[in-house]
Amino acid sequence: MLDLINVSYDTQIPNNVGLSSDRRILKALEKWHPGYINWWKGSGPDGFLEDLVYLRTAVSVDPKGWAKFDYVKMPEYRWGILLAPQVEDRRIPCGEHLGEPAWQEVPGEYRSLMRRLVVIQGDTEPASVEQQRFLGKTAPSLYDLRNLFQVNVEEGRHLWAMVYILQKYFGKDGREEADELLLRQSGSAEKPRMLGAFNEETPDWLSFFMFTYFTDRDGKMQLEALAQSGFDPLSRTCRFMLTEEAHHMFVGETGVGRTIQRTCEAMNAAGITDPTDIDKIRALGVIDLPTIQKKLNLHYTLSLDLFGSEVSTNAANAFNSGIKGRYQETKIDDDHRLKDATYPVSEYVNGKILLREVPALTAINMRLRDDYSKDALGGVKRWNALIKKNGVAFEMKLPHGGFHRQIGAFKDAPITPEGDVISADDWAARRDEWLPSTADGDFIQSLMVTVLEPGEYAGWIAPPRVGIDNKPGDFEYVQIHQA
Ligand code: BYC
Ligand code: FE
Ligand code: FE
Repeated sequence: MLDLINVSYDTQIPNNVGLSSDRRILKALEKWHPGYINWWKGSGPDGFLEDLVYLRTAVSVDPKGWAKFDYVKMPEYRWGILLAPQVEDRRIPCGEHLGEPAWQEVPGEYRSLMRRLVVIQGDTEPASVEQQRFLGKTAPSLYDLRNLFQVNVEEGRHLWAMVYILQKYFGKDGREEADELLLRQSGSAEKPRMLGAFNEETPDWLSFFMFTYFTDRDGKMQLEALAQSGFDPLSRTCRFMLTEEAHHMFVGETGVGRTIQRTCEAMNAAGITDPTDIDKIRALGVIDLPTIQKKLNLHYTLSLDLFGSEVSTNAANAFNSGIKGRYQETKIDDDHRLKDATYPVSEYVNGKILLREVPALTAINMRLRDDYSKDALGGVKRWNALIKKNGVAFEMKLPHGGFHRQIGAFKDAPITPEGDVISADDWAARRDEWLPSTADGDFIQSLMVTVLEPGEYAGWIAPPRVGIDNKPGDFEYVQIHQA
């Protein structure tokens, strides 16, 4: 009998989908594998291919205890196909097919819409690995290096997850799309990744932490929406991806928190009470809080762009056809069809920010984005509690949703982080007050030194409170290969 909880290692590709008796798909995946490894070596972490990294690997899809930890060379990591267990008699949770049995195959009429969403999701996964390619060179510790690589291999696995869906359920088109996913490149002029934020640079570790806090959290929300899909295999694969996603956001939240902690400690030790006394604080070799706020502003707003337009017929169609749901769809108390419901959406009209009630069906993106902002606020509050505990008078804030936008109703609108409308010239003149300037970037870059001694940390970041897998402080998370 097929074991749907424990992962089978009887084929090259670990899985809980019975690949060994699904020869056609096994063959397609095995054919795709060398291209993937080639991509990993050429576009994944630069260097470190021979080093032993203490990584977790899924051995089960049981929500409790699904992973084991061990040393592995990254190119030999066993990327697998893992679906959350099938829910018996699962029904389509929303839209015009509400209550009908969930689909085990793609309905013909929704094929292209569904394929598009799977391709977009798949495209972001390798893109983030590409964006983070060079960070290993400036890791502040072995602990952080290991976390970077853990995130990278799991994003690689998320690509496998989408490639499996494409190859198994979308025939020839799906196989072609799977190949294309290895051809587009983050930041490429000819063949860029599909979504804006995934063509931006992740130039330093503070960016990496902000990215994993804010952009991986968009990943969480989009996966939550797809986990509600009436197409059951997609739902199941997204549900398992979500269990991995939690660690990525943990890396981001604690990374930013440790950066803040170190800055506050250094300020206190030097007797600096004014958090805006930037030159003096930077002279201590730590990142001043206003600059951390600028990085937050950048990554939060880039991530808001990933939700698409506030009002979207694409999103309405996806919801109505049962291809994706709202965040926690099954827990919402309404008709799940949004027949007469409305939803408030902000707009930018003639230099004014207005709130307008629109049909809720068309505001699916906006609603998910609002849920995202609420979710993102949690960590910001915890960072502020940390600052307060250190006795420093400063507060991090999420900027207004109209600030620095490139997609949707507020595209290019001259709005401040506080939500004030100003002239385009004033906005341009004040940009560097709100977003990292070249000089800010250069300063942060100057702090990015590699620290590879077990238990030691670069001067700009505090050590973590607990180790990964409860390992002691001086644990050698990456064993650097001596040539
Ligand atoms: N950049 O109706 P609209 C993750 C396009 S992150 C460029 O407003 P829709 C991860 C759009 O394609 C999660 N183009 O948007 C995180 C459309 O083009 P067409 C990734 C954009 O379709 C960290 C047009 O504008 N997963 O997993 O309702 C590390 C009008 O579109 C952008 C998903 O996003 C943009 N930002 O919503 C690793 C889930 N935004 O059709 C991984 C799947 C919009 O006119 N994606 N456009 O040619 C979706 O559900 C939707 O496609 C979107 C956009 C939410 C992205
Ligand atoms: Fe992912
Ligand atoms: Fe992630």
